Amino acid sequence: MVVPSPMIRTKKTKAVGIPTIDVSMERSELREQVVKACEEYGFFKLVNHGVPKEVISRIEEEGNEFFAKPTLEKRQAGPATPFGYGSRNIGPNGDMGNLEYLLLHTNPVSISERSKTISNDPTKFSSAVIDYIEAAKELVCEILELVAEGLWVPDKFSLSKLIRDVQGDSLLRINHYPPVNQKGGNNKNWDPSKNENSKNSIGFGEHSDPQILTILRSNNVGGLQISTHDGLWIPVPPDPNEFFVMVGDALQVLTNGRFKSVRHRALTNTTKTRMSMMYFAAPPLNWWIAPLPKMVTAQNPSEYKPFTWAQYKQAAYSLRLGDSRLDLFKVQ
Ligand code: GA4
Repeated sequence: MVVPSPMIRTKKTKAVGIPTIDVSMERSELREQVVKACEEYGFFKLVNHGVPKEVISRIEEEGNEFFAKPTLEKRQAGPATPFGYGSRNIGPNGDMGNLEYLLLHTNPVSISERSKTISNDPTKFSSAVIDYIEAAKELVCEILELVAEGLWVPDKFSLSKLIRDVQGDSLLRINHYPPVNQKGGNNKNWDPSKNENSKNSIGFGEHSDPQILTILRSNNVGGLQISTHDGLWIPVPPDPNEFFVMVGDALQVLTNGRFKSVRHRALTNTTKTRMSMMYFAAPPLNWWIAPLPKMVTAQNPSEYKPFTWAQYKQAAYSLRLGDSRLDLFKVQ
């Protein structure tokens, strides 16, 4: 059953509720609700997910510990090109945000190696991160199996196998948004001279995620907004105990446009620090992404030219954060 969250009235006075899906419900109902939420919003909240509280609190603690370090120490884990600590710069093409972050590849060897520059107790850091990634990966695979079943795809593992592969290119990102005063002044660790424009309230600009699926959770500070298909921005009330699921560009292609990747952004808070973590589920670099055969019919021909995940990433990194990179792969 979809439990509607409190109704939010947007500017155009349209009432919209973010779908909330309870994983413990009966499977046939569950897969229908997952497909419906992916079609209507490309976004939903997942409750009763079964991830142990301790798996969440350990990574939360590691994040808090890292971002509390002096800037010079944090910089030893950077720059985030492609992985490590980053501050303000997002991607290689001049996008900026009011945040700092850790961007990590989910390969356990790479996490162990990188944790040496991130934490004074690298073993503790990497075990917290690896356990969290395992839990997020299981959730993604479960959701993708429900999606495949809900879309009547003959092989229910055809989507989850893209993520289970050991060569997978999934990423983990921990974003840290210090409070930003709209006038430009802010907390003592932040450089006020760089905050004198009206874009202060944007923590992370509008975009869709290039991957298949994203699992997000945050502390109890709001800021995330999603865009509905008709372009209305809806604030997502934070819930530190639950997860949020986002459809990425690659799943839009795999479903031949039946699901649309959700555009989202994060606004800063004037008094509180927000910390969010995202697991971006992606296949190995050399794997092909194309609409599933079941999603292509004579009436509904393929909307996208096939591409490898590496080709898609290359396109994403050559464009700006907010660009619609899928347009490059549209048929005709
Ligand atoms: C958006 C989703 C993930 O955070 C990310 C981002 C990546 C980056 O920060 O390096 C990108 C952005 C994201 C999409 C377009 C490119 C790449 C910044 C950018 C301008 C890690 C990802 O995979 O794509």
